[in-house]
Amino acid sequence: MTKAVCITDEKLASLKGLIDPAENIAVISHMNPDGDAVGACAAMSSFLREYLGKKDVTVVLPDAPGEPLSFVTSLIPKLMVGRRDPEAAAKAIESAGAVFVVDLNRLERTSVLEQAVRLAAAPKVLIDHHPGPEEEPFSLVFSEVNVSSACELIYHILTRICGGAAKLPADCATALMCGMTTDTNNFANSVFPSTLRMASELLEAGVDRDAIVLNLFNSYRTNRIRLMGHMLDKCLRITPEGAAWMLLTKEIKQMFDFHDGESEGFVNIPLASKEIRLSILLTEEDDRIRVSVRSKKGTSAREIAGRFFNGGGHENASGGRLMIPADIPGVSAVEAYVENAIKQCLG
Ligand SMILES: [Mn+2]
Repeated sequence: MTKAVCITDEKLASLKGLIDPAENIAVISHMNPDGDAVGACAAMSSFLREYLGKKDVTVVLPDAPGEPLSFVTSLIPKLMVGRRDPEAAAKAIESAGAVFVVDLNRLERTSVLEQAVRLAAAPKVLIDHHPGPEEEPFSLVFSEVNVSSACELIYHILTRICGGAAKLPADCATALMCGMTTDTNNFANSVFPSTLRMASELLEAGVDRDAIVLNLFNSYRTNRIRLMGHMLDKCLRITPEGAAWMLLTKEIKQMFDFHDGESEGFVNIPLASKEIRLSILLTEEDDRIRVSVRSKKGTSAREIAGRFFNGGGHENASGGRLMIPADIPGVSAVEAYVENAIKQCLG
């Protein structure tokens, strides 16, 4: 039994009241979707279709999920990608009878979908685990930071509705386990007592965790292992303050025939060192440098992401970006910028 405070009987009643009359439902998550985002969308889609009965559910994501998430993505029968087909994506959102937004705290995280979500007349529900959610655009908000993942929060909500893990549709149960497993980095961080209860109940309900781990963590292309070796050998910088940072440039991406999603997990590796308390992975893209930050307890990833990288997130797991040329002129300026940010925050 969960004690997540945000799930009250009243809210569950409003949720059901809101879903009942809706025939078409849109489920939306954030740009550069990770396992938790895709898992949350797949789980909601499955539950709304198979448990709550014959809803026409479209999952709409700003960007396509990377290949390494294909196992989770394959659980979504109807997926639209905003960057690929902006008009169809906007139409699916605007014509929906209810809109679910999962795994994000600010609508700007939906990037190319933001305007359509704001304009949609249908009631909107937010289900998220990041601090300080934007509540104003939503009719109903489920927000809880003391859970591992959006998938865990969704698990607690859905099992309250259906009466337990055994009643969840199989794809829904699998997707929830996938999202929780990726957001906890396979039970390495953000694990609460309720997280382990969820895992245990899902296993009892028949979810194949071995298959999930194989598909999520041990099914990469060999290129990715070689790229990881190159990054750790040639690109890892360690500062006197106990921070590590790496820059994945377009040039290196080309050298290793990089595919989206293949650098997943790289940012965590330097934290294996006793002397490292903060790790930053910077990835060069066309008009920006994507930034991912992780820290050990006692050091704030969120602070440096907020102060220097236009971002935010969790205390020990945050993200952000540097726009080119608004924030920095180009990759050659990254070193000085990052080293200064580290000095300001950890010095
Ligand atoms: Mn998440």
